[in-house]
Amino acid sequence: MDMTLRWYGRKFDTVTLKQIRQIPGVTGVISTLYDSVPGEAWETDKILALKNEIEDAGLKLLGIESVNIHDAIKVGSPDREQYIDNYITTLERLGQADIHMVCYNFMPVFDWTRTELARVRPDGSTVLAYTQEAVDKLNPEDMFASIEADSNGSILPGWEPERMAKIKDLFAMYKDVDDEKLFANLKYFLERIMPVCDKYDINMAIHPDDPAWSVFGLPRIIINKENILRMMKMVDNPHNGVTFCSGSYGTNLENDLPDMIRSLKGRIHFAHVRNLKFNTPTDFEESAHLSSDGSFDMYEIMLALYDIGFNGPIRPDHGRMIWDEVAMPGYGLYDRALGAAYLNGLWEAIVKSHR
Ligand SMILES: [Mn+2]
Repeated sequence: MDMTLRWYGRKFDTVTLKQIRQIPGVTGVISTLYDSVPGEAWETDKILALKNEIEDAGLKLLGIESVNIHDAIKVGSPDREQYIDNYITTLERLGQADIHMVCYNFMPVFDWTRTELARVRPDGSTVLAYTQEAVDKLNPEDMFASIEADSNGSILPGWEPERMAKIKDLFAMYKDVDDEKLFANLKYFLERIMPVCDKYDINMAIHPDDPAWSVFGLPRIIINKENILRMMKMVDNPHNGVTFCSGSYGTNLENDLPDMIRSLKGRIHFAHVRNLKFNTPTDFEESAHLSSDGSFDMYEIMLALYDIGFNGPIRPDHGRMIWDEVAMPGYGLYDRALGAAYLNGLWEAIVKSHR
């Protein structure tokens, strides 16, 4: 297991590689070419510049989060071929740069969805939060405006202004896409990319939909054990794997997280581990990582990862905003550093108790 932090690159992140390097037990980062556009082939020069910068700081680039999927691939329109070819080129170049894990998601229109980016908790920290009742009252355009107003001036992944400018067109594109069609388009995409993944030993790690149910009537498929096992089976190749994100699967309280982890043995290539605190079944907030602060048993989650022999990169996920830090919501330094230290502590105790 390699403890990492997500890093958006020097131009976009308030956290520096030097700071990440000083978190005990963190040996790598997960990064991306944050100014790339979904559908384009990444340039080798840019990949190597990113990798070198990270290595010069004494860290490893242990994977990419994310190489985003163009909407043509998700809806299965005829021009998808060109975008899949570009995706394959990107994977080839990543493989040649000795990068072997790629996180991606297959969510229509919206990436992750929250209704508040700075809900104040009793201790004065602020956190991302979600209330279904608020979503039910909003139309998608207003959702974007409220996210933008709340984002401390940063551009949030999946909520880029260029993308949101064409939100009506995006909804129109997905009008005939239901769950079955989305599954079929995902299968088509995976079958096309598996040969290059096999050649360069690249583990594809699909991120779950967040929250793990349909939002604004759009189909969402990567939401529970049944669907994810269906996906593993439909393209039965070890390089077709998952990002196990406890905070995303955990949005649905019917998901038994340790059980899901055990059922995915050999197919979890990346782990996001964080806690949520549920106030009602449809209202949750992103608490501190500790079990005692939220609704999940973090020890059981880490134990399940240990039991299946998980040895990929792992990262704390969204952190609270604490100690007056100003950063991209969820991606400050302090609370994620506390999260990494806590997860490392759990892991050490699990490893030693199994000797
Ligand atoms: Mn996640």
